[in-house]
Amino acid sequence: MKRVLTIQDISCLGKCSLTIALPVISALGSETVILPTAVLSTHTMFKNFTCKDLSDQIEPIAAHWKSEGVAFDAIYTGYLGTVEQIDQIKELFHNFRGENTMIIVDPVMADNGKLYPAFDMDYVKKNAQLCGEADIIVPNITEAALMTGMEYREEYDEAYLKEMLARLNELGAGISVLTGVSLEKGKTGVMGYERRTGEYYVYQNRRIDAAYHGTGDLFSSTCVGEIMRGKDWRDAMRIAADYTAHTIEVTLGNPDKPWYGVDFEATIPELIGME
Ligand code: PXL
Repeated sequence: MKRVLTIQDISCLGKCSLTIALPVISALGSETVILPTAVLSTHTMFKNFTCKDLSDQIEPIAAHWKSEGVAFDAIYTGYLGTVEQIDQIKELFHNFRGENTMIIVDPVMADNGKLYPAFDMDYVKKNAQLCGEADIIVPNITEAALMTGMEYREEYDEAYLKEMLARLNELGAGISVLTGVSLEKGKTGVMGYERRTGEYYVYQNRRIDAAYHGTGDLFSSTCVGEIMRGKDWRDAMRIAADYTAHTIEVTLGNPDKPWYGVDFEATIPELIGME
């Protein structure tokens, strides 16, 4: 069985980061090892959340694993905490990167043209460095604009996305994928670029007019789980886009009208059979 390490915060209530990665990657058939970077009472879209930074746990936990001879088939990072923590995680990559370890970095820090409350430009620069260590990166357009120094645009064309992918590629990752990309009216999806082949990949799905928290984490976790079960990165992105769109639609149909996260629990059984 493949073993995936995922490093991100645990928001106790809120359905994002580890509370999505753990069930989704497990359901897709990989052992999922977690390294929580912080414990929050809820994600940061709630008011007055508590947050306990766990930076001082990263090194001792990693050292213990090393002494046990643990190895990982993939390391997947999401929402982290501080600039110092990113340095610790870079070190962890170096200590645990084997010949076949795939590193997937989702530089979670911004959306809709804005940085999340906890972050600043130093954090953006550090995330750009972390992306340089990865095999695959999956930023949204806001995160990519911040990391590449490009202007954030709500309206754009393919040339803008190609320029953005070229600049992301310069950060150093093997495959750069932009998420939340809309190339046609009423559609949304991904556009990726693979350094080795010089090829682009575009996938567009129906766009659903609803914004829920944690959908980026659902997308990335699904990609990781699908790649671990043998899918090519393009198929993994396509399935993840389809699964995320379907889960948003199912959530919209919930009469309880959940606002803080999506009903992925209802759709996980379908994910397992998706091709
Ligand atoms: O879904 C991304 C995410 C993860 N973790 C925390 C967050 C967010 C987005 O705001 O606040 C704590």
